[in-house]
Amino acid sequence: MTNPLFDLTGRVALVTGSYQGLGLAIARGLGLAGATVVLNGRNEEKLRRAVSALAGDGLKVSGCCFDVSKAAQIQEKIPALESEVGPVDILVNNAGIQRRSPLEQFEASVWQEVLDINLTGLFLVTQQVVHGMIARKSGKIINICSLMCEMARPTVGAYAAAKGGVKMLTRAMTVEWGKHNIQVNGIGPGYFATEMNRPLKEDPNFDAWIRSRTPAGRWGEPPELVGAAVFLASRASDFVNGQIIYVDGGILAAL
Ligand code: GCO
Repeated sequence: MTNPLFDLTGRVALVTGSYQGLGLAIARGLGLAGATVVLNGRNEEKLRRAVSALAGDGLKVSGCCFDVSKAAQIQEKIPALESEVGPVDILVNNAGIQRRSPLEQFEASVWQEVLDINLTGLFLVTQQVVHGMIARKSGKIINICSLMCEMARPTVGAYAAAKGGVKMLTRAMTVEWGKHNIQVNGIGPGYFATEMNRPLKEDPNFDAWIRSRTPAGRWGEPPELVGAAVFLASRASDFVNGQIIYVDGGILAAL
């Protein structure tokens, strides 16, 4: 007997950047909780493969190919999606890129790309979706944050600046849309074994450092974000606003 509080049956969940990694794991988890999931990415072929994988698992799934940093694509694709699948009840803003370089050498164009995708793209997609949520007086927005909302490390200055912005944008959205029964929250992953972090995990020194800095003594696995995602996507979190749930093995608790 599962508690109906966590049942997402009948809800449509759009997860940006979800043909692999954390986004795909979260989408799969929301689908297993009953949601109709819509995967997103910039690469048609990778998106198609991810959609067929989830469909093969018996989930209700479709794909919506757009670049979160391109307003014209968002304005074209999301209305078409909503007329085809139904209004987006749950938006998970997961799309993000990582570029690593010392700040003094950071190319302005690369800085702009990181901010365009990780912060402005999140804003653009959310602004497109929120009008319907306001009209329906109901919505769940989950922004994928990061340890970089709270701390920095060398070479990821653009990513940290963007994710710091995501933290405060989460609060800004909260204070404007809470009155419309829209709950806006974040999930802050610690160090997870993803493609983005492959170079880090394969570096023996970095791997040892993360394992020593993390009280759990290990890297996270993408499916370990599903519990927080289902909670924040469900009725169980109807009075949770403006919070970031850190799924980090305890690293933020440790000096
Ligand atoms: C890095 C990593 C981190 C993680 C994550 C931690 O280069 O340090 O990519 O940014 O991906 O954001 O919360």
